[in-house]
Amino acid sequence: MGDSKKSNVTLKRSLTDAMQEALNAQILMEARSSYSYLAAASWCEKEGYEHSAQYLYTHANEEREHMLKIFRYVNEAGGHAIAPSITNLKYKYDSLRQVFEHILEHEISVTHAINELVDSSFSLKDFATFQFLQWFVTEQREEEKLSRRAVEIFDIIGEKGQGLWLIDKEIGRLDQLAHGGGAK
Ligand code: OFO
Repeated sequence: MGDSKKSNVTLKRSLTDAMQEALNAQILMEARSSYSYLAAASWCEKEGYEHSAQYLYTHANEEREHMLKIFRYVNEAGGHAIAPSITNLKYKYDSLRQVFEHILEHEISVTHAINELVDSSFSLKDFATFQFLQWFVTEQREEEKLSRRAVEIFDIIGEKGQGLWLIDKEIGRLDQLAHGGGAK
């Protein structure tokens, strides 16, 4: 029709609508993780827990990378990744311990969601996605371990006296310990 504009091209793809929908739901969940960590980091920083805040800022970035990993995968597979919109974040906490209990619960729910995704990819015989998701299976095991360790620190040290000061310091060293670094 004399229109020089390039027409849209719809490429055929093996990614099913069901799988795309499930991956987009996971994109939303990873974005929620990132913003939950960010909100918690801000609360910690405001309350003077600087090491915990640093730990949480680092994890906010990691979660964003998880989101982007899936985001790019969906588009590279010929699908349409949906940029998530996050509402209903928790901005205030009663205590430092509550921050890390909340994170542990959240990480456990992410592990369940990843397991469901893996299950769906297998049932749909989408083995490319199944293989792609293996990285997340391993990552969640680590994240859950780290979050559990953070909560345990409260029980081991105790929150009385200088306890909270020490707990904050220990939480700041968690990533280092998780990656095999020695104590300072
Ligand atoms: Fe994305 O790994 Fe935690 O939530």
